[in-house]
Amino acid sequence: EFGVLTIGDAMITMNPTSTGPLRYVTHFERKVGGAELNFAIGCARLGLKSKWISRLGKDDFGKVIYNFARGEGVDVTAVEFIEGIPTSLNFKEIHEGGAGKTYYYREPSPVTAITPEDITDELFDGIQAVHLTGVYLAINKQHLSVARKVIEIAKRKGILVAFDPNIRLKLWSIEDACAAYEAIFPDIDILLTGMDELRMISGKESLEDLAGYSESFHIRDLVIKDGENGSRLYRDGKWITAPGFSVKPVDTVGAGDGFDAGYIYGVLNGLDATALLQFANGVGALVTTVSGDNEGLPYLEDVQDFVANKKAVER
Ligand code: KDG
Repeated sequence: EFGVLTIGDAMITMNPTSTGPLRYVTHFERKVGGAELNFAIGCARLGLKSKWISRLGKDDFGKVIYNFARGEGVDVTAVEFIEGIPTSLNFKEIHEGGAGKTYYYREPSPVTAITPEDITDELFDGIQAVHLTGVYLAINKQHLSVARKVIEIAKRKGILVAFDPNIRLKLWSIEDACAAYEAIFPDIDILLTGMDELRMISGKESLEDLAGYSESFHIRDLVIKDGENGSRLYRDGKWITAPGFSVKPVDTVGAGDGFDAGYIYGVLNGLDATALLQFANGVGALVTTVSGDNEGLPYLEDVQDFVANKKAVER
């Protein structure tokens, strides 16, 4: 059984029960979100051992998130409740077609209480891959030093390091984001990114230039997610592509996190490049078909059947 480790903020996510501008939405469903927790849940559903390092407010919302994560099979032994900072909140706006926007109430976030000293070697026992995202880095400048500690231990132990920039320009500027990303890119094995996002970060346009950009950091797998258009992988000097699946999206928020979980699952289980992209595309597509960030994350047999077009998901 392979193990993955991630770190980040989670939040109570108020999911609108109707589409359209937030100011006209009067009803919400109380759900749970957070990019890294979505990833951790995705990994757990696929059968990986999945550990999430976090801090929650010592309040009822913190308990909701903790119990939810634990119920999904996520290892919450590195999650603590802290005094004085409330659990983060997020209101979502969903547009016709499933595209979403987020409005945060997370300043400060409980995860700012995590220091590099909290990142100990023992957390990495039984772990084969760590996954970091730019959301965690964006929340507070000090988080770069925590991320560096995670990466340093992972490298020392020969653990794969994956990173998703997950740009959130509501949380920081593009200049600050790029400076933080480029500080860690040289240590990243797998970069999971959106096409527009990578263009924004690198200032490059063509596939050739994007590949060159990632090669300059010695990134092993450059994985570009392009929503319904599918995804592509640059590895060993070659591009491999896989088309997207055609689904009826109702809520696309969290699809990228699901894709990342699928990709890491596939890498750990030795899928070849094409199967890997198809599998990750399948996970991402299924996430969009259900309302909420993580409710649509598939179990292993669901995504296998979906990718093989067995329709079992509709039974
Ligand atoms: O990737 C999904 C996230 O956007 C959502 O869960 C909220 O973590 C979140 C964030 O900071 O955007």
